[in-house]
Amino acid sequence: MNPSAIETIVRSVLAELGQQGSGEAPQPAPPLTPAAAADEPLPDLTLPTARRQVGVVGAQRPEVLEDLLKNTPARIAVGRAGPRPRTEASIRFLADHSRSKDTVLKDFPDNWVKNSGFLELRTEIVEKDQYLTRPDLGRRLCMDSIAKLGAECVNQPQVQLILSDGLSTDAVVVNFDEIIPPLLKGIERQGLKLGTPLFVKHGRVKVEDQIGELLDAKVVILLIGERPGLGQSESLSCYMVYSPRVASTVESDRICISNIHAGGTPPVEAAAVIVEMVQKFLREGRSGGQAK
Ligand code: B12
Repeated sequence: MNPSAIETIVRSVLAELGQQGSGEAPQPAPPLTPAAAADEPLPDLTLPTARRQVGVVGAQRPEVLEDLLKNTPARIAVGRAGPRPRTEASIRFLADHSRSKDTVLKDFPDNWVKNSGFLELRTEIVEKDQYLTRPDLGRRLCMDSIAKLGAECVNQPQVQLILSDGLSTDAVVVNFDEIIPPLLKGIERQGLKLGTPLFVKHGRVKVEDQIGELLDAKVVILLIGERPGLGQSESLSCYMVYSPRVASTVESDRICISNIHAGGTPPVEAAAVIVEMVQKFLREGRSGGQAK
């Protein structure tokens, strides 16, 4: 192709991008983060500081974009190179994605569960890959744990608290100290009979129905790690149900309080709401769509 044809194409592309076609080679956009010297570690693009950088080159009012970025963790104002995201934005996307995948696959730090003071139970899952491919097995306790439940746990509690890793171990570890003490305190203040606090490894939401039925519990509270997103991987959900039964397929009897983490529903606030819901379920003798 001759040089004038190439220049015509460059000019038309630049015009399409709203830039001046000066004939000179387009200037590369500045990097989002300062170039690291060879001996400096590369910046961690999963940190909030990286997320808050404006990637739009030549924005008319960059302060508006900065303001927007302060108010949302959403992936906005990343800029573009032609029709594509810029390299840093693409790499940040990949980094966030990897972190989410790591969170799903991660196990608890050594002795974490033991030190939590919760009684550890297991589902029929034996390892993580199986957990991801067989949700049905994560909804049932293994035989050993069923026996443990019968032998070691408070029977007929008014409130049964269960914690489970689910899809994010980090969600459980990071939020534990903020949510568990106020939750236990709140239940105690109401003078309610609390069951043995349980931890279910490799659990799915519906495992709370089996535990609730076996213990003949009134209200069951399950705090479980949510599926991580690209911006948030430390979020807990609370699934609560009144007098659950394994045979029930009515999911609407359950309620869900999601997005529990420091940047969402603060764990302490969530604890207060959960205690309120417990009282409501007990008062009305039902939960979810059935409750008024
Ligand atoms: C994945 C997901 C789904 C999947 C679940 C399938 C699966 N096996 O994973 C599908 C697409 C089916 C789904 C459907 C719905 N979902 Co949904 N879902 C999610 C999501 C993204 C992650 C949930 C998770 O990580 N669970 C933990 C794992 C370990 O649980 P699990 O046992 O594998 O899966 C169970 C739960 O995910 C549960 N579940 C999923 N959504 C909901 C919603 C409610 C109200 C209940 C009670 C249970 C429930 O059902 C699964 C099977 O038992 C959350 C967002 C979030 N940030 O939490 C929204 C979220 C929980 N879902 C929501 C809603 C509204 C629904 C629907 C009611 C949408 C609709 N109008 O149909 C339905 C109801 C489904 C039901 N079970 O009754 C809302 C709940 C809002 C609230 N506070 O009540 C959330 C928080 C999304 C949001 N921000 O709006 N969901």
